[in-house]
Amino acid sequence: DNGGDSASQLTFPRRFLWGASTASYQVEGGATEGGRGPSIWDVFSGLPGKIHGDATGEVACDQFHRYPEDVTIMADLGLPAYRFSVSWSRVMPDGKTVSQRGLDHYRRLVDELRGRNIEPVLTLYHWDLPQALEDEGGWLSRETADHFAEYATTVHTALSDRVGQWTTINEPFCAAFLGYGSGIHAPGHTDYASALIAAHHLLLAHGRATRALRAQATPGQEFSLALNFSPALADGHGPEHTEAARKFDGIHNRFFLDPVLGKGYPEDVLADVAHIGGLEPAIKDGDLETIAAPVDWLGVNYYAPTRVEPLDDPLAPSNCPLPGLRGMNVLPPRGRLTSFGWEQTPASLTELLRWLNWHTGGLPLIVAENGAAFDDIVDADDRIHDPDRITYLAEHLRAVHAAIDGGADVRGYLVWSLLDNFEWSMGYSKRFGIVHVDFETQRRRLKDSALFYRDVIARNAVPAGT
Ligand code: GBH
Repeated sequence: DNGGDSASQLTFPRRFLWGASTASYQVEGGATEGGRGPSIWDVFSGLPGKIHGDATGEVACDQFHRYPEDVTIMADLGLPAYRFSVSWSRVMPDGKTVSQRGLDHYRRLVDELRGRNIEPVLTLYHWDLPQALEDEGGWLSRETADHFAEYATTVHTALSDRVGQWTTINEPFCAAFLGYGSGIHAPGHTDYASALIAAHHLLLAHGRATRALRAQATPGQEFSLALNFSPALADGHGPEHTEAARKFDGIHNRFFLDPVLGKGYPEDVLADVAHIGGLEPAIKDGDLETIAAPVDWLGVNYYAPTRVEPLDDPLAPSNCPLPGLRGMNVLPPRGRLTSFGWEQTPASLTELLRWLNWHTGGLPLIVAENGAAFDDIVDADDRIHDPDRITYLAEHLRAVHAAIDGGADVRGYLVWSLLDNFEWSMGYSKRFGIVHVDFETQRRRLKDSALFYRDVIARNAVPAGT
């Protein structure tokens, strides 16, 4: 497969899917236009003190209006695929009633992409729940999973002739644990029992939607979900270190993955969270079968590993705000850091992909998000240099290549992100784009990393490391 490898470059498999990712609330803007209703992120970001600089996604990158320009940029970079998400409250302003104008927006976007030979990879939910559904209980209500399946089939019916790649939910971990547990994301609840219930309902929504979409799919369409993984690195050897890593890996990674694979919730994690309560009563007969709906590929979102250490008292409270964690702490990141303070450890991506290949029994994988926030260096000619991002991307692409060499069936890589955008609680203060956005003028400029990525795609290869 990697027959084109040489001393100077590492070649990816034929038909490897290269692309870039964004999400509706982070790039669209047009928050009150086209009949869109409010989402939980409009409400949450309007609360004082929740977002860096009290920023909101009301305008963001204005992609709602500027999508033709953005698709031209993608075409200029030679991107074969664009992963974006649909705003539920644009398509259903109250979460239930269809807005034809909302659907029309995505039909135009998809047509623009297809006109440039760019494959749309459509995510149905990247955290922006219609506020009207939050008012009825949000992800704490089982009915939200039913409404999600309705929404999913509505979007699928409208775009089925134009979109082949469908992802139900992006990172249920974040929607549940950051939205309902630590409270740093919308809707901002802080209760671990609620976080576990929300997680279950998000997974249930994925399963219901996947089954409903498969029932009306056309041949060749593929269905998936995207999970965020952070491998646990223990700060030493010995059983107590292994145990600290097991706990973190359990609640962060396996709790979401195993039910999707049909393995049910991991027994060790159920034991870790048992003292919280809430989860077991939320799991009804048949739920685990529903959640186990087969996926065609798994979206793997990876940024950094997490360092952990054991505490002497196995029941001592953890500094890590995830449900059920006790007797362990998360340690500061090590080595080279991004401007977000996340560490750059590409070896953990190789290890993750190889572990996933083994644990899933060879399920096709697509790296659906990987990237880094760095501050721009602007020169006198107004060009933007981001050498650190080029290094991060090159190292992580080599890490993906190594996993493929090791037997993992990795089918694609989608960089986070196409554009600098609304970075959730960090507002506009963290820039992940390979394309720079001036949020005053909405001017787009290619960073050096965009040119680097263009060359990677054109060669289907990454320069070998030194
Ligand atoms: C992705 O989530 C999102 O899908 C995307 O929308 C977002 O823009 C992108 O990441 C960049 O942030 O400091 O120990 O609390 C990434 C998942 C979950 C990774 C929370 C970092 C916090 C680590 N993120 N995690 S910690």
